Amino acid sequence: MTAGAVAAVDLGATSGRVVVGHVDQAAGTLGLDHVARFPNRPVRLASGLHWDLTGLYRDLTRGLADAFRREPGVASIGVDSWAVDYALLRGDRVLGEPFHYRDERNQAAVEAVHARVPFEELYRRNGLQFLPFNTVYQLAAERAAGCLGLADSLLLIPDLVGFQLTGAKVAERTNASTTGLLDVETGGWDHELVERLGLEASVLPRLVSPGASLGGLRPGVAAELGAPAGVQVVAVGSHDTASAVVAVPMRPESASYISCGTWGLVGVELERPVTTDAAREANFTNEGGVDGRVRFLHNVMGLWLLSESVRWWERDGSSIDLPELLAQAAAVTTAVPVFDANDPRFLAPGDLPGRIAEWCAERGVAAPRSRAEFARSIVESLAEAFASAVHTASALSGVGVETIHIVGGGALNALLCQRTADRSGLPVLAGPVEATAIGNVLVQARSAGFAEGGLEALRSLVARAFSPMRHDPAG
Ligand code: LRH
Repeated sequence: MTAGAVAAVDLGATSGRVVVGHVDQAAGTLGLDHVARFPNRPVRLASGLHWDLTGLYRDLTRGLADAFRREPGVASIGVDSWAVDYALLRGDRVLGEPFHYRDERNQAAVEAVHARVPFEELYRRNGLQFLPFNTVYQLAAERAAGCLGLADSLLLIPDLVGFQLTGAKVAERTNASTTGLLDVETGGWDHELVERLGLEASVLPRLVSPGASLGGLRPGVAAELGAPAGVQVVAVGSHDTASAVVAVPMRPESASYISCGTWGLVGVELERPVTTDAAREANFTNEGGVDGRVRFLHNVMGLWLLSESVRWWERDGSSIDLPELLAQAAAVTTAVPVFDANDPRFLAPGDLPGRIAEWCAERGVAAPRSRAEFARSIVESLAEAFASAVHTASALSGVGVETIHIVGGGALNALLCQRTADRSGLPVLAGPVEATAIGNVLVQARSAGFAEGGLEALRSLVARAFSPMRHDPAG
């Protein structure tokens, strides 16, 4: 087994990054070189809230050019991003900037979809928890707006980047599983469902699994990036959460994971989906994992609650130091309210502290009085939602959870990790922070022949390279 390098593009809801990963499985080493980081700033247009995907593409290609300058031996590129969002294309032309999943256009569409296919049946077919922004609802909104008929293909965000790099149009399976249009049992497009919803099956590209090559770079792109001949674009677990779960150094038979960034994705890894009535009622999802595994999890609102509150407080031009705010939150000794972090009112951008206060007022509970108390209340509410989702995942799946792994940016939030341990009564192992980029790197490395074996072999590389921070439950 030779050692080698690959480039991972990881697009998150607030920022994107390009990372070069160096993998030497024989030596048991895995190193990350952070090449570029750029903000992801959504833009509100007359039509609604959109992603600035053109800007993101410019920034990520600049990052890739830096990657090739620093490490000319990079063998391949893999792209992951947040789920569910897509672009419509006609030929090579993208029909407008993709909608942001937090845009408010979906409510009427949810009703239209459920009128054609009741949610109980939808869940049996696709195994997905109800989230108003699942692609299936967004497409119904698109259809109602008369835009779907213009398109001859639909590409999810990482697949769109892959298309710009290579010219190949595919749908990577882990991310396609978040559309609501995949059959949870067979893993293929559910053509009957697509037809019943009045959508065009012909816009859905060929499905590919993580590890498949999309091909080489378009000649113009290779020149722009300064990439040597032979560089491939490889499908990874292109749903960021799928890549993150690859890099959780866990034993799936006794562990739960929380991939904690903008969202907190809380669940277990299974071999088979669970689509029971109880799973549906608990709003648990069965998303596709790498190597055919199932990510049985629940979406909790995540660090969005904190970042959007901070953004609200900073709207007067002031600047808040997050570590300082969290230190003040840790020092709060008065009781703070624990609110329902999953309440849909917290989904849209805007005045989150105001909505938290409103939630409290509706229940006659005293609202937080200072920013530090708000931050503490958010942390406590997230920790409670995390703990509860871990126990529900365990009960629904039969996995006897003994350890919780927190990966992603949330692993740096010691207060959140500790309070999750306290509230769940289980030890929390925090890290790696860059799990998504690591999972992206590992799947590419295996495809390039720099690593071999199943997820367990890849995870043992992670375990050797990154030591977790342990948080034991109090008392
Ligand atoms: C996290 C994530 C999550 C999805 C949401 C849209 O970044 O991909 O898994 O539910 O974004």
